[in-house]
Amino acid sequence: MNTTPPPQAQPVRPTRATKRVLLASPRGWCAGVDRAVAAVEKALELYGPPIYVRHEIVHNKYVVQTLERNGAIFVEQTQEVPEGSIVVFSAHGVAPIVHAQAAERKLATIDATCPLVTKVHKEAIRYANEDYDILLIGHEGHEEVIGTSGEAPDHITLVDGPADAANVEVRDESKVVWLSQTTLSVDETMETVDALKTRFPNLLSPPSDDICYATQNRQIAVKKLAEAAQLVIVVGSRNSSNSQRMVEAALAAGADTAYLVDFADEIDEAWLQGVTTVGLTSGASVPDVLVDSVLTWLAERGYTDVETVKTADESIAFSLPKELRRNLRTQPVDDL
Ligand code: 2E4
Ligand code: SF4
Repeated sequence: MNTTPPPQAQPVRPTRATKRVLLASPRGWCAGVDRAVAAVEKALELYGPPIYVRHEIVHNKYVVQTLERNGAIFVEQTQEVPEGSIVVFSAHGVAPIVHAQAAERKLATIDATCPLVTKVHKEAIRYANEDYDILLIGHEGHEEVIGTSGEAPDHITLVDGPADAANVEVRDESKVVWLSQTTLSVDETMETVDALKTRFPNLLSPPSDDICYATQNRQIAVKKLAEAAQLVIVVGSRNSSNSQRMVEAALAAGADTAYLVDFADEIDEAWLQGVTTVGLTSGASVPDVLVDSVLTWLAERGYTDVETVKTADESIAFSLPKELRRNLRTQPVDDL
């Protein structure tokens, strides 16, 4: 007698939870953000409120709201800062004119520009001094692009994506270099560079990557999640360029859906319909406490199996802005 059960009668092997979360690593908070937020916190601790911050220190609602509660006042223009106050410049960097305006108002400044943004500023200054036309790939109106362009406005032309390459005009096709915003899509930037190279075969590339390590690592990680997840949730704010790019990268890498949320309560239950694997990550300006609350929200809906997907190690750290190593109340700015 044949005792082998028919295939359909095979017992279903007990599996791990059918609903799972793939958690990206690295994700969230990068070295430049850590430094910038710590600079505002340190200034509040040393000098007490109010501490003015020009532009959102980083593009994250939760970070801004938390610092505001602790006595930071966010403004968009240097002219909004009362004379003689302390002002922190955001991680995205500022144009030289902003430093001049601050000096005119006798402000004590703390420059929290990420050192990797400063590196791009220095490249812009160097190529402008060598009389290159600089094609700055970036998003029009973004704070970082405004700051970098301000270093050499007469030499810099903004190129906002591959389609824009067709419109670029230069003075001398043999002396052109491209630079970029630090938080762009790596893939789209390469498309833009290719489009520019068809027009300017002698186009020079930056001496090292302008798109920073954190942006690149987070895009690689979210693409990995997207290979297995039907839904990808990126925690980050709408005005965060790097966070937005992660949503695009997830969709391009095959996720059925990908959404950007600031907080867990913005997740729509309908997004989970038929989803067994959720990919979860966060932008470079996002503290992990926000990811934790999304994990809790998902666990409450049966997504209790959390697996970390690691694609890189990160150990980079930056020291605090130099201005915080002296007393801004008693030592003038030029004393360093
Ligand atoms: C400065 C440079 O540039 P983005 O909009 O992504 O900034 P965000 O504040 O979200 O991230 C931190 C940061 C700051 C990134 N690059
Ligand atoms: Fe600096 Fe990169 Fe972080 Fe921007 S994303 S603050 S450039 S480390």
